[in-house]
Amino acid sequence: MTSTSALLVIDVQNDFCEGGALEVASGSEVIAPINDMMEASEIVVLSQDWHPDNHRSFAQNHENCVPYEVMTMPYGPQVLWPKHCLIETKGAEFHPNLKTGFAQMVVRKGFRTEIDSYSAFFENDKTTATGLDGYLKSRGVKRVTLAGLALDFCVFYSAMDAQALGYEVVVETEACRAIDLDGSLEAALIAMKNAGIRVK
Ligand code: VGL
Ligand code: ZN
Repeated sequence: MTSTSALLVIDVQNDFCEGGALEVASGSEVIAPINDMMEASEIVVLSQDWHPDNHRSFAQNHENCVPYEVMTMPYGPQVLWPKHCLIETKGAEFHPNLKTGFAQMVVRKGFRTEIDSYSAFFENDKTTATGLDGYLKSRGVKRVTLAGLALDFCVFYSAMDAQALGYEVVVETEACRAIDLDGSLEAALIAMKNAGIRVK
């Protein structure tokens, strides 16, 4: 018998697609393959980046800071982003072409003002859990496939946490697009392969 697997669709939201506040180049190209993958998956989970306006990861909330610079936070280095995925805004909504009806669970992350959350499992302090691990374990999931945005940030951190939590992990790169800040894409691909993640 094959083990139970889940598809984790990471942050396919308006702000990460073309014209969004933190646009990922060609971001919406992930939607068609993800819709097909969702239709064929037993368990589908969507993650949704979900920030209050005063979130500490936003460059505008720090004096004399610009987007994409790195700041040291109590939990470590943090890239400062343009404001994105604000709670209850259009930018935070899933892209209208994403077939969200396939999802059985939606996990929101990044809603605590002081901590950013790239991973769908743990916030950037690496200890505050989102609850996704408990959900997957209680459904008997052994294997996770990841797709979505952005490959070198939220998909990457989610995949690394999934691997560390003991899941068998596959990343479908054709159904991902990257931000690629200072070589972050190459670094992410190398780190995932070194960790034993299957990067397809
Ligand atoms: C993401 C930066 C900030 C992502 C979310 O979904 O990859 N990146 N917030
Ligand atoms: Zn974010």
